[in-house]
Amino acid sequence: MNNISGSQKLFTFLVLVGIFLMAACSPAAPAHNTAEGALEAEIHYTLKTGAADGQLIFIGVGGEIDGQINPDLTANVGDTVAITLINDDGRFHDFVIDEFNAATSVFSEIGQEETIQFTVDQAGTFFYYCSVTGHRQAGMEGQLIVNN
Ligand SMILES: [Cu+2]
Repeated sequence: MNNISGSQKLFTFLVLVGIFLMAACSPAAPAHNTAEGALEAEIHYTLKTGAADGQLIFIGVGGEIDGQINPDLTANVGDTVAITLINDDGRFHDFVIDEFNAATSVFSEIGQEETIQFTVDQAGTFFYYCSVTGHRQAGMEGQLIVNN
């Protein structure tokens, strides 16, 4: 009897721990947002660097842009946008949008990544690009479209 009762208590405890962990991991939980400020962004795009047909490119990772070359990124005025850049080709690259003073550092290690976050405070179409000499001309350019 004691063993059964003990097992039941343990089971109940584990269920409660599970519920707690699920609640803690929920995006709606304030504690989570406070702990990981980088995830507060309303919009999060991930791009990796690459090359194709003699061009240098950004490639969308995940979501609607998955696999797209130099994908159109969209946002609404007032949104906080996070961009994660993953180096996937071992060349030096960065990600820059001049109008929003948004820029990663320049890095070259395969698998290395950096996330930046910025708020889009004006509507329009803005270029993102790689600022390493020659790379924008070689193809590393796309558009961020900010709607009202
Ligand atoms: Cu580049």
